[in-house]
Amino acid sequence: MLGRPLELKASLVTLPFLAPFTTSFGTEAERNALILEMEADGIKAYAESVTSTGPYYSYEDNETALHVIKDYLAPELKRLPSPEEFRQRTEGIKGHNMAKASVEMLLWDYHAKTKREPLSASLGESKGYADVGISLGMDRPEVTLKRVGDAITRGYKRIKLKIEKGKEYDIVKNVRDAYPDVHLSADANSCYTLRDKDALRRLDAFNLVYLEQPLEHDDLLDHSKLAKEISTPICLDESITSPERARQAFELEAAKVINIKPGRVGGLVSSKQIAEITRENGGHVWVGGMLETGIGRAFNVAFASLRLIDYPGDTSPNDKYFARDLVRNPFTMQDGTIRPNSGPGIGVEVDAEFLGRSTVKSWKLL
Ligand code: OSB
Ligand code: MG
Repeated sequence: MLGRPLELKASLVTLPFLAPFTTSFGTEAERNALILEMEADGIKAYAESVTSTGPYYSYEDNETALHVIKDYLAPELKRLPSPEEFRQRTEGIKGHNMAKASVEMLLWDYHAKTKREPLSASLGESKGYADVGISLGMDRPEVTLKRVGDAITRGYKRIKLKIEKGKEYDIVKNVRDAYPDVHLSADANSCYTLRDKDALRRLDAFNLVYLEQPLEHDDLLDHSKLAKEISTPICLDESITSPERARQAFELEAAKVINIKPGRVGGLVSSKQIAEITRENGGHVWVGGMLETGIGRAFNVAFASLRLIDYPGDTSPNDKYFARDLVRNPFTMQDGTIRPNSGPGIGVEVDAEFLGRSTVKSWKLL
């Protein structure tokens, strides 16, 4: 076959966090990111898998993603399909949404670059900016209060507190007492069951904008039961893995709000469909994050700038997480908003030298 020369490389990159990030499923001290780099027709496209070292947020991790990308997804790249075609052609591969999303996003970046347009323009109607909230891992009460104070000063539009079983009341009360009016939410990362409904009901006193993923990572039914027991609106993160799951969530009245992470739902085609379904059902939608480097973050910010997205998301600028990022033009926030990059595709200038120095291992996949 003649074919166009196409190269695909995966790199496992380690970037230390400025401070460890603690959720109900564990503490992470560094980001272990799987970065994809494709070169075709003189165009360099990048993407990042949102997997990390272990299967604790969902069942995927960097090893499963690398395997699925190498053995099943990379071959589909050769014809440089559109993201929509890629999605159709890989429908038969069950699950592995994070692996699929990373390759799908390479194609979004590549095709936007061939058209010399910013990704936000390829995706749909952009507001030109994204509203930004912050996600705070668990820490000592006084550390959290200081972080919340700093976040308010910096203009963040919503503050999300990670909670865990047995500590939820004290974590939220600490912040709510000090800041009675701030837009506050709590994220449980699926650590409760329906048996904990009394503890969750006590959070109703704190006027949270929503409670994120209290129950099992793949549950809809019990969330729909919990929704009838508490007044705080439920936001689903882990449970929403596809447009079909979003439709079912609204049919069951399991959630009023959806956190879309393009990585979790198989990419941006699926993300847009989920945002449309959510808004058609009168729900609210925002764009989450997975502690991505500047490469993964650029996709989230472009998507979060769409008119369809009506709540502030977890797209904080990366100086929150890293002393130094993989990109030379990191996002900055102004008055709680971030503008998507205006250069072609994701518009990031990858710091190749620092990427090389931060790479632990790399694989030539095509
Ligand atoms: O549940 O939203 C989550 C980070 C890792 C895993 C899961 C989650 C998170 C975050 C961080 O909340 C959001 C960010 O990237 O800033
Ligand atoms: Mg979450």
